[in-house]
Amino acid sequence: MSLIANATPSITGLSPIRHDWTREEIGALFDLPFPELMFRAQTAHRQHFDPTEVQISTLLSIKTGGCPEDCAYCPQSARYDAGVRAEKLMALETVLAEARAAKSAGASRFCMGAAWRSPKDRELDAVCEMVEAIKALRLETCATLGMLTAAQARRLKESGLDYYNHNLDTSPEFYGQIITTRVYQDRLETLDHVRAAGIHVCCGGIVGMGETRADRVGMIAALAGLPVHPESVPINMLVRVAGTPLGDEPMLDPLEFVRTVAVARITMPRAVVRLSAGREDMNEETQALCFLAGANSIFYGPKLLTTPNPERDRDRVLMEKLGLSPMEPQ
Ligand code: SAM
Ligand code: DTB
Ligand code: SF4
Repeated sequence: MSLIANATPSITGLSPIRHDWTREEIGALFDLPFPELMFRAQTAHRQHFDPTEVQISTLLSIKTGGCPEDCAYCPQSARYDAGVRAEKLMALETVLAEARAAKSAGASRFCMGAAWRSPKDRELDAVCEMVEAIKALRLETCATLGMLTAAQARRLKESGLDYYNHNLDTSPEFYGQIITTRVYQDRLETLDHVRAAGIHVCCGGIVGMGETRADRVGMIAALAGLPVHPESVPINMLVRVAGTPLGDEPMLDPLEFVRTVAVARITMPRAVVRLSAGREDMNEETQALCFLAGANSIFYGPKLLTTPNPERDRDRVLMEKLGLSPMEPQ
């Protein structure tokens, strides 16, 4: 697979994997007439994936609320009153019970989120124990715990962690309007540590935070410009939570969300692109367009970290209507 994917396009017929996308080129993709954009996205999608398969992940918040960071979108920041009660790190057995339930409901990956700026080593040990136990259930594992040192990333790799989620969130220019307690460079460094440790990278962002089209272009340029593309790219539609600074943000035009998914697919053709947060507020038609635009992963189960996600039955019906089936672990 990797031999073929890395070969030149003249031999394989595949488009080359590029890391030098300019903002002008990415802007031009966003500007394409919708049918052209969708055609380009579907062409890229079919070169690397079966378009009828969707990767299924389930999320669990293992440490909720009370976070010292000031991310303006986040209901878990201690600075905002979004009605989220701060809790301690969950016990291993509780997490395992949730992982078993996720597996029997059909998930192939179990993703654990913690409302930390960065984990303390003692906290990391507890998460590593969870990773080992979840791997033993034959589930893929993912964690999102905030910033990591190089040594912490290696420790997670030793425990068997498959993916680490750490988002760039938005463009470098808009970032300072959303988060002030850590900088873009901090995020890039954590991503370097994760990559160097040999863990698959899950890295994407959020749209609908009041950013401009140019910021969405800048976000995709930053993701597609990483030295190695993330294996997984979550595109989140902002979940507008009352009490956060972005609680009253107007909703982004869903077609602009679809365009963002399509441009992520074209620029990072080998990545699994996740139609991530925000599905609860999307109708079936918008979600179907996201799959046509190259999205091939979802979070499955009635809760994201603290906010609602579609009920499993609703997703089963949608998958059936669209003729989509779960992707086997790679
Ligand atoms: N605390 C860690 C961190 O921020 O790196 C890990 C958990 S944090 C909740 C993971 C990601 O969830 C954030 O980077 C952000 O992209 C996404 N997220 C948080 N709140 C969101 C919201 N209201 N809408 C959409 N995405 C959100
Ligand atoms: C990601 O990009 N989106 C997920 C996951 N990575 C951790 C989180 C979405 C959170 C939505 C708000 C909430 O439920 O608290
Ligand atoms: Fe904390 Fe993560 Fe929420 Fe930011 S996104 S406030 S770091 S939990």
